[in-house]
Amino acid sequence: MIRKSFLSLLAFCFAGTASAEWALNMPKGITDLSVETYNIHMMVFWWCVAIGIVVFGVMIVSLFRHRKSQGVKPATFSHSTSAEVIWTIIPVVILMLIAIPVAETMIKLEDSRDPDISIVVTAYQWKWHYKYQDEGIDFYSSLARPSLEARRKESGIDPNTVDNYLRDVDRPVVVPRDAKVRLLLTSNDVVHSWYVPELAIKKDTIPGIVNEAWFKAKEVGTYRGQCAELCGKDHGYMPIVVEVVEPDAYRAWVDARKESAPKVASNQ
Ligand SMILES: [Cu+2]
Repeated sequence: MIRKSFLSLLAFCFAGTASAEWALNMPKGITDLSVETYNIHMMVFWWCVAIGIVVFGVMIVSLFRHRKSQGVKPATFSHSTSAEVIWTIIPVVILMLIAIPVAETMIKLEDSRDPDISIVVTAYQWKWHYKYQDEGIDFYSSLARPSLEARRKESGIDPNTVDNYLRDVDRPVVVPRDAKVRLLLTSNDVVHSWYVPELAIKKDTIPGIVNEAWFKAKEVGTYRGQCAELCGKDHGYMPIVVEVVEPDAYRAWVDARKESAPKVASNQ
């Protein structure tokens, strides 16, 4: 019985590999830079594991081997220049090995020049506003109605029955595959944060400041995110949905949105 429950606990712990909802690690994502970011994250993780094993290994062996009951006499020195040189040089070398690839990737992350599409993202308590700068399209993106209804107190709706509960919106951001999309992020009220793990973007939106981010999605699909900066009582109810579509489908979406937009908006 105990063995069975232990096995099911183990199965639960490793369920992360089977179900994205329970994944413990960051996703690899769907852009070149998200994969690079993931690889750097894993490289630093393995450095940490190696350092942990070496440091704790030396400590445990020393404690065990040189314990008092073995009759070991403590050394009496208080300084060792060679030890200090070694424990300075090794961390410096490790930090350099980490810093070089990180700096290369960070420079690429900051280079939002020559975008194919620019979208101004404005955060509100508690929804997002998207404005496609060259297309004259703009819209609010709010929590989808099924989630909205289920989240109400005593709604009587079981959230488990709602698809993508709290992770779905009425109007997603639509972008074409393989296009460089620049985001200009700001806020209308308090600090929020636009966070989509699959794009490896988590950028604060701050009133009075415009932050930049960019991505080039390689795979068609629906990618979900959330506001990642505690912004008030409905912070958990302002999800983000990015739909990456084929370029033709994107053009069709743009045309359809322009037709359905009110005249005032299309004159902008
Ligand atoms: Cu927010």
